[in-house]
Amino acid sequence: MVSPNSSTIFLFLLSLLLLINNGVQAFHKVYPHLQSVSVLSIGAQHRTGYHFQPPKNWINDPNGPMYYNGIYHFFYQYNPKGSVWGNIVWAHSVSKDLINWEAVEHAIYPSKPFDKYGCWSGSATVVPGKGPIILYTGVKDEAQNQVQCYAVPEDPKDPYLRKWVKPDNLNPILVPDKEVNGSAFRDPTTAWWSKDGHWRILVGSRRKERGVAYLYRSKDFKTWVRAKHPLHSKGDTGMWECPDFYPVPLKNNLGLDSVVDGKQVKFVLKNSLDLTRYDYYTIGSYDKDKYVPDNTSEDGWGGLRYDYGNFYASKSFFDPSKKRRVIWGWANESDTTDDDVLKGWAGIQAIPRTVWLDPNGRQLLQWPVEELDSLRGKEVNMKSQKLEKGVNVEVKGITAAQADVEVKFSFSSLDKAEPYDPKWVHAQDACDHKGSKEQGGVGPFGLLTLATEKLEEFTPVFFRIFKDQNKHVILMCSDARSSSLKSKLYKPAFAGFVDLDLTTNKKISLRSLIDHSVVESFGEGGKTNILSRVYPQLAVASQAHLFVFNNGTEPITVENLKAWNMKSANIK
Ligand SMILES: *[C@@H]1O[C@H](CO)[C@@H](O)[C@H](O)[C@H]1NC(C)=O
Ligand SMILES: *[C@@H]1O[C@H](CO)[C@@H](O)[C@H](O)[C@H]1NC(C)=O
Ligand SMILES: *[C@@H]1O[C@H](CO)[C@@H](O)[C@H](O)[C@H]1NC(C)=O
Ligand SMILES: *[C@H]1O[C@@H](CO)[C@H](O)[C@@H](O)[C@@H]1NC(C)=O
Repeated sequence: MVSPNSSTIFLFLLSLLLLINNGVQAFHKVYPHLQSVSVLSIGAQHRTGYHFQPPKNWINDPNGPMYYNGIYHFFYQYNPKGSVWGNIVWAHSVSKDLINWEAVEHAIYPSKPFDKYGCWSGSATVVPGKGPIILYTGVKDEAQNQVQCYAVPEDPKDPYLRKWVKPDNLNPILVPDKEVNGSAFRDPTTAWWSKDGHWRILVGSRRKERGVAYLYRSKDFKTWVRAKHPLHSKGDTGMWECPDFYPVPLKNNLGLDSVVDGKQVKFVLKNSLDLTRYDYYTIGSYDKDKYVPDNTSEDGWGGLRYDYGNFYASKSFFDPSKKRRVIWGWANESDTTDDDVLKGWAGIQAIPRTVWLDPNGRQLLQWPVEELDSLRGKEVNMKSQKLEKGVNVEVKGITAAQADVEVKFSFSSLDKAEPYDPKWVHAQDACDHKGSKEQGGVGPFGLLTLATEKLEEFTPVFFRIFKDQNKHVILMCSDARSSSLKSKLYKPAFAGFVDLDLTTNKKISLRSLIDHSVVESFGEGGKTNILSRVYPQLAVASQAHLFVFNNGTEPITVENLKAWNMKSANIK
């Protein structure tokens, strides 16, 4: 509760801020006097209930996720001093279930000549018989020259691994040689062990405009030698940040630990492209220190993405306790830096997702970790609900601002599908032209999330089906354009295509995790995923509603819908 006193102080500080900030670009500026005020007031209705988010300040990349001795560890890039990027340390939280978290002290922060100007992203490797080792990027001067460093737990028996040390004898463990661009050399991967007795890691880089994943080998985890050829590179993709490389089995949805040889696996190479700020991956094969993407996996700009919304710098880890591979990804804000300063916080993590190979072999599938279901409370259902064109039906009886919804739609014919305009190169171009407000043939149909009763504000997540020569194109959109009456927000109509054959089975499913300022959606069992950050002004708390809708001529049936109130996670 805000007492009259504190709100007066708040208004005073707010006007002060508006004065200070008048027309000034606030990026990289810190306003320490405002941090504590804003945590209590502005932005409170947009804080998330079950997505990972510290009480205040700026966060970005997930770092070094691992499972060790019964505990999940999660580190992340964090500014202890404010809600804009800067002063980056590795903050550290621990958990037994990937959903409820307890913060412990910062694990890694600038303290040595080799990381004086920054402790940037990296990964953890659990070395059998030895315990965890963190590799991270140290920034050693103002010119941002980067080296790779390592840290180990001071007391491997401490279940929370609270303290980390950086042994002086070998750090930095890896410095760029003459052929490597030292100011574009970062984000070491988890190491994998091969039968030839070597550990291997990747480090992201660029050579002019070519994105590069350098490969390094070591026998003892101490001396690392760069392989003659990068594992992979691709022209005109710019800096490759946060590379990730791992095997996925062909025949089941289990995760695999390190890179294994053999024919029963495929490999995934993911890079975060600094130029577009999205995470792209290919499926391919790996042999003799070379990675070759499959011919079904486009390499580069047009390629597959983990998520077609706000989702970047992701990192996966193998969870031996459930034999699964889990990915974390950072979702930044879509409001302005000034808003972030007022709120006192910026950045959240997407819900950790289990990842495995689609049985079609052409892409991955992702799904929220099963532990999330433990937060599900009251459930409501809808069955066999017919939706004619222009109909919205409210899903009543849940807390629509903090919910989990799973829905299966069906329809009887594809005849009314609209033609696909070849001018729409990217899915987002199609969604820009064909939003929920443009009535169609088969679709748009889906959910209206974080909506006001009369739809002054709403974030539609929907499908729309097009005809393109002799095939159908399935578009999935998460459209923020009507999400908020507030202006000066980034409100993209995020979109991706869904690789699905609807000719025999005319059904498609959707799951959306709605959490105040996040709508995180999984199309058709996690084939196409989109996370949107939105900031409704009216559709907040109990004023938020949820609808199913259809705005196409082809009638749509909601075969089955389940929606749950979501409890808040315990994130201390
Ligand atoms: C090296 O990396 C820096 C930072 O990304 C970039 O500005 C510079 O152009 C790169 N140099 C070359 C030769 O690629
Ligand atoms: C793609 O590769 C597979 C083998 O991996 C091959 O059978 C197929 O012909 C190739 N397709 C094209 C279009 O090159
Ligand atoms: C459905 O289409 C009508 C007509 O274009 C539009 O007014 C309405 O806003 C659309 N519904 C949604 C949910 O976008
Ligand atoms: C998130 O914020 C939006 C709006 O400011 C930018 O356009 C994106 O580039 C940014 N994403 C990342 C990963 O930084």
